[in-house]
Amino acid sequence: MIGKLFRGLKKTRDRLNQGLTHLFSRRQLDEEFMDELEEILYTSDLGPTGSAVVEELKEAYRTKTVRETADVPGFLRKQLLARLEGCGGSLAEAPNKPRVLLVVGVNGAGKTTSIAKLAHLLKSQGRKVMLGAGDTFRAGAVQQLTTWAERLEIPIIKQESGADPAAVAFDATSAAVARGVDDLILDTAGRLHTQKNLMEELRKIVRVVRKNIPDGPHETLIVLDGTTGQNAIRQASEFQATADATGVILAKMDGTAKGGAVFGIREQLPIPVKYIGVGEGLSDLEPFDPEAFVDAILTFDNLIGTE
Ligand SMILES: Nc1nc2c(ncn2[C@@H]2O[C@H](COP(=O)(O)OP(=O)(O)OP(=O)(O)O)[C@@H](O)[C@H]2O)c(=O)[nH]1
Ligand SMILES: [Mg+2]
Repeated sequence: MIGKLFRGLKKTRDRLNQGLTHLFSRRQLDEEFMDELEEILYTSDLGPTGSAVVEELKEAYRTKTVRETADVPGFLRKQLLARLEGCGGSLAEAPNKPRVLLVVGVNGAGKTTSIAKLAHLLKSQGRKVMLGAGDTFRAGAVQQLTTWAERLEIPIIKQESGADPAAVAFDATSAAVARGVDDLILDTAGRLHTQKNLMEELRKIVRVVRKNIPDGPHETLIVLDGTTGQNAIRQASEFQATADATGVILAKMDGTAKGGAVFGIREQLPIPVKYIGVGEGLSDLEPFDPEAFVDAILTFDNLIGTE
């Protein structure tokens, strides 16, 4: 995951490490150290997670599991990693072919692009992939996915714009069964959790998928825009609950992404981050690797032994 993500997280990393290096170079471990640490973590984009981790540090200091500043980097790393437990780029297995992956999210989050990237990744693992053009709402959406399918040289099931997305889901699941594909990835139109009809439409898509594939969809992946803040995370939480999402694809982690948002997402959503998008190209999707991620935010090596 080093590379594009590491570059994307530069702002977060630089901001944090500047403050931390300064703090570690001149302070003993005491209440003031911890208050200052909290401020640094909070004002970086870790937000409330920063405060929570410092509370845990204070407790560890009281119980003497943490005794000196040199213990702090390791402690922080451990607490941050604990929050990302269960995250990682594995998808639920389907007992029978095809595995159905339903992709949902608000407008413009990065759904269609992420589908193309995920299809590319799965295809490169030797899997037979098919796409379903379930966004029949936005003009141009079917064509956008068709263009990706052509580039990827994989089949796509579609109807004309304006068609019932549940009908597309039915066609696509039927075709996927008939052709023995390994993975069927269904695109959907962007929607807000407050749009009752559109959320009902998602449930209808799921019901129709189950007519052909009773245990599907095997994953409902919610795509979130990594550049949006805490507010968007709260919205995503309600969306996730309504849509029964099982995993997160965090898109746009390459540019102005706020790396710390991952922890906020993890706290607000009871589902794992599975993949991150680091660009607009086909190979710009990476399985989420918690250790590499934490290490890309906090370069602890600088901090140890600088007392
Ligand atoms: N830099 C960057 N851009 C991305 C990434 N993922 C998607 N985009 C861009 O974000 C924009 C929206 O992406 P789409 O995939 O069309 O988003 P969507 O959720 O399908 O949008 P709607 O179908 O309109 O709801 C496009 O310009 C993409 O190229 C990413 O990981 N990094
Ligand atoms: Mg789309």
